[in-house]
Amino acid sequence: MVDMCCRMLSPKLLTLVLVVQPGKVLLGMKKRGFGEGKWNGFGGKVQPGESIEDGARRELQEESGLTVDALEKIGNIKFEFVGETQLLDVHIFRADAYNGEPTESEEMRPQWFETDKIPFNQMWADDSLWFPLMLQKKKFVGYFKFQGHEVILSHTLEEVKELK
Ligand code: 8OG
Repeated sequence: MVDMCCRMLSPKLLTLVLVVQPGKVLLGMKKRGFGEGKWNGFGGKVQPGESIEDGARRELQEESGLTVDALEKIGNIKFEFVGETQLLDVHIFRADAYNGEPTESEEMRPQWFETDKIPFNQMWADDSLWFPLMLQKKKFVGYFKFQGHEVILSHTLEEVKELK
């Protein structure tokens, strides 16, 4: 089904990094652009000539001031928005250790949230479905079809042993 839906849409590679500490997760309030007003992990577009993981490290550093030694690939979700030809191909990573102090950037205002107080009502609608997997270190792949930025029309989400 994913192949059927997505073959005709041009994919755009994006990254997303969740920094996790025992009992808490670092999110940033997106101050501008796509997803403005939502809490999210840190990430953005992969640049030409850059690996996906390097892109994830760069965006994390630019948006939160943090660097990481190890990033674990944890998920891959593809997003289709009705009426738009571009498919977002988001590669999700988890980091359990970091260097530096979370620092506000032009794009993001970082804040730690206890894992039982994640502000899902101010996040992308899909996040409440896959955050529990991410927090349990379970790997997953998914596809979400959105109408606008708030309504999920259909989705798939499954745990996998390995991510490609
Ligand atoms: O460069 P820009 O800030 O536009 O990149 C968009 C960021 O938003 C990127 O990190 C990927 C992330 N993102 C989506 N869709 C969703 C979503 O549904 N949930 C979450 N948590 N992040 C998303 O593009």
